Amino acid sequence: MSQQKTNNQPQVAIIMGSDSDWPVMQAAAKMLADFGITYEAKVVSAHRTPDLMFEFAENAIDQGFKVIIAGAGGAAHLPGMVAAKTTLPVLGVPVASKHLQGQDSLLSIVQMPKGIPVATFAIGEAGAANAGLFAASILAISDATLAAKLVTFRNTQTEKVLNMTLTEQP
Ligand code: RP5
Repeated sequence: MSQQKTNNQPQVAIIMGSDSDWPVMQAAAKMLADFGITYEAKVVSAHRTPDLMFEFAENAIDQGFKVIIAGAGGAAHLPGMVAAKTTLPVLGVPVASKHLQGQDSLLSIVQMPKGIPVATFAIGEAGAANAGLFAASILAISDATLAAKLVTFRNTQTEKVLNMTLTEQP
């Protein structure tokens, strides 16, 4: 039987297919950091490091991770392949690649066949930030302090919009 590590282990894994995804995926990392959620970010490519991907996914629970955020561009099979090898929640972020503006990534991630779910977010930074927020929501189920932080975040956001004023443009 496997032994779960709990001490000093990051709660969330942020993985991505290339270092070129990092500028986008940093939005997820920033959101987690803002909520005081520990994370580990690393490059794991589905087609260029398939053995590493399987090793990571197979060991993710034993490593103590609670949520996996996986970002990829192109034919973005990374989130689905990782989800196939773990029962942890996998949050997929489509990254806009050179062609098709990330619509290829979005469809690859969202259109999972029945049986292996991947939660799919918006293309790009908004999706990465929302994946971070969604990870916070999952962790907040068993963390009242984090749940309170989420309420504060929502209230602050609401206040900001209520205080918006519009000026005439020249
Ligand atoms: C995917 O291919 C990566 O997730 C990245 O979005 C895309 C391009 O990778 P690089 O050519 O920039 O390494 O695997």
